[in-house]
Amino acid sequence: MRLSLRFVLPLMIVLAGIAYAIAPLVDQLTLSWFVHDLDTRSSLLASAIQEPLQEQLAAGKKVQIREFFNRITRDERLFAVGYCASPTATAVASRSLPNEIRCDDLGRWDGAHDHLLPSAKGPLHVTVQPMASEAAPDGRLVLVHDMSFVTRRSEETKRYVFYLFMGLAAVVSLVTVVIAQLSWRGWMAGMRALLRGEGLLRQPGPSAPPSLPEFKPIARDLQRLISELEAETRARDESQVTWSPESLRAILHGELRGEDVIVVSNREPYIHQRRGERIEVTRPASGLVTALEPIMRACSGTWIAHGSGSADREAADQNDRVAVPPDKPAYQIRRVWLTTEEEAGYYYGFSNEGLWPLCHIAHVRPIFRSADWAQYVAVNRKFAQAVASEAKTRDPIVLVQDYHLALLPAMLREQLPDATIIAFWHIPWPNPESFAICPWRDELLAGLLGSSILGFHTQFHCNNFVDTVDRFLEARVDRESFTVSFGGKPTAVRRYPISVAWPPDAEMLEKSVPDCRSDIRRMNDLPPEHMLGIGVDRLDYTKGILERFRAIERLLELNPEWVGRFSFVQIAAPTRSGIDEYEHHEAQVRALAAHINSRFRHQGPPPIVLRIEHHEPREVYAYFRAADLCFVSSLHDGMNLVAKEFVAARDDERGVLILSQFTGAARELPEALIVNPYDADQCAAALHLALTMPVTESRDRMRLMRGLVAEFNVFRWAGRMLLDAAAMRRRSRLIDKTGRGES
Ligand code: ADQ
Repeated sequence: MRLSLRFVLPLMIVLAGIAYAIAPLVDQLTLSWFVHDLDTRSSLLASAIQEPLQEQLAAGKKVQIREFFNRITRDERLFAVGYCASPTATAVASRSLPNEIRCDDLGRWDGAHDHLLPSAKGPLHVTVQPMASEAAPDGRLVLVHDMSFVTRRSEETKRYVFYLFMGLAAVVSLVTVVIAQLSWRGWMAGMRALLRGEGLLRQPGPSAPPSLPEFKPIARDLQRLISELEAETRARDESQVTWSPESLRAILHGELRGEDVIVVSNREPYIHQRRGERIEVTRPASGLVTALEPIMRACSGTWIAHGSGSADREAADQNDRVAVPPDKPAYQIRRVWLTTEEEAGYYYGFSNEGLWPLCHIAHVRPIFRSADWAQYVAVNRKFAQAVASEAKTRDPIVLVQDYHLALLPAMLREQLPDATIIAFWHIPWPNPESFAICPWRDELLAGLLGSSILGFHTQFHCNNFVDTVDRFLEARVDRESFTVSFGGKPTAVRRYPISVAWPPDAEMLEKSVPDCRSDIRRMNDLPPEHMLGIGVDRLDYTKGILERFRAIERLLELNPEWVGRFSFVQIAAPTRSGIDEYEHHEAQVRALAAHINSRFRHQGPPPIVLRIEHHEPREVYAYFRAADLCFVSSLHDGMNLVAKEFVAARDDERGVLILSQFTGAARELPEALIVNPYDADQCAAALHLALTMPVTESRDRMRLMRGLVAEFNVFRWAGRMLLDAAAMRRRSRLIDKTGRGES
């Protein structure tokens, strides 16, 4: 309706304008017609009255002639009649003959163009006709017609022309609007069908319109354009969201209200350990747990994990569940029990001796044993059963974590075909050649492709995964939308860079930076003004702890002024201690630290303080806040949360981050001093630069990094995955309703 008005009004205005513009032309035209008519009429009248007039003139009856003239001028149009016997005579005329018409001046009407004489009543039409007789050979008859009717008629004509144009406008508008509406509807229906991929992109069904192959490129372009617009809008919307536990909770309530959310990981977020008479609850040193804990608190779901603590069974109820966090329960852990054999084969064997080195390329050979693989398959199946039994609906959202559970997505897809499965791979994905050495590579790929969304930290890892699938599986790979279709539903391969909570828990920042500086130095027997570096890692060979120590040694060789003035505290949480490679690595770390310390010890405090033990997050943050620099030297790392935690801990905007170029974090934090951990000289130079960096520079760098971590925090990581899952669910529900699948 509004569209019609918007169209009709301007059209009417334009046509009214045209009507007004042509009115004078119409006037002119009708006037010339009337003048012509009156000329003809005058000639006829002159012929008609010639005879009686001649008779009267011959009889010299002037009075009768005047009477005769008065009589005939009663005619509505004939205004006056006069007769001039000669140019010098006085006119014998009706009473109404205007004074301007005189016998001696009749010549002016002879050649007159329009024969018009203006008067108070309106224009008069004057014609002069010869009326010769024997007595008056120069006699002439003057006929004056009233032309006021012309003005009246012209007004009427104008009015009718105007009405005509308005009527025309209405009819034209009506016809146009009806046609436009019909074609718009048709066009829109066509477009919608086109965008849904019907008609143009799909094979027509019995009732579908015929397929138009020539439009396929247009349809594809339009679909791409719309996806780009959607992505842009999403990015714009996203930039306006400040990601926090509240906004995450709002998303869960808004977009995923009442949905059943289940997290599955190998490692549980809380472990119950027996210490003599007491049961102690600890939180493991794991990036994965650090990242997922705030999400589970926000959505009160169920976290399914291996119950690995010595008091886990005692703490769980008869359904193997326990509410956590212990001081303020917000969600449930459902524990899965593994036998020693299962744990040995699935966890230590296939996951950590096989997949971990396979994906990290840290020059430790992967070991693949078929017995380990059998346990890996069996344990993945066990987890799948646990998810099926915990699912409250037929279509839960299941977040599958990491490389221990690569087969779980496909297994879940069999049991819960309608579930939305988001698998996140926390470690790097290597290139196809490296991955290919795994004897069960196809099974692993097929397992992961059971998920609806598969996430990695970086685009580089997404690319590697898609290349690997392309190389080894008969799958449809769409590099534009980054989706892989293998067997059943398509899998979207997406980048979700993990991060830390922002702002960090208030208790982490409770102790002031000066207090942290003095307390940490005192605890480690270091002088108050001693320069301090910090490293925090699981004691894993991929973290480059040996390379870090070699860089410190090189610093002291190249810049001996730091001997006795700088120490590096390495906090290393013991990890996977049942694996030979890890035991060997720990021994190497201890030996190298001892060697360096013995080399430089003579001049004061030891350059390396090695603390191989688990620390509570509060203590870790105190170290971060006390340090002048933090050194992350991973040989390969999916993301590395330590780098981001250091940045989050420095609300004083001080401290320098030295970061390995082989971490995912290096792609997000270019303001760190980026180094190659294999290059000891370069790392030593970075250490020296960090120790001597002007405060203004380190502050600028830290400020930029804090801005990034604040914005790209862990709530965004989870929020983005859940939003994508929500969008996917909406789409598939619509498809279920309309019965229209994807093209
Ligand atoms: P991790 O290999 O465990 O994680 P990282 O991301 O650095 O590596 O996370 C380690 C976590 O453990 C940090 O939160 C850190 O504070 C904590 N931590 C380390 N040592 C500790 C100690 N001694 N005491 C207490 N806490 C300690 C895997 C991948 C990474 C990826 C994460 C998240 O290997 O690449 O960033 O998952 O996806």
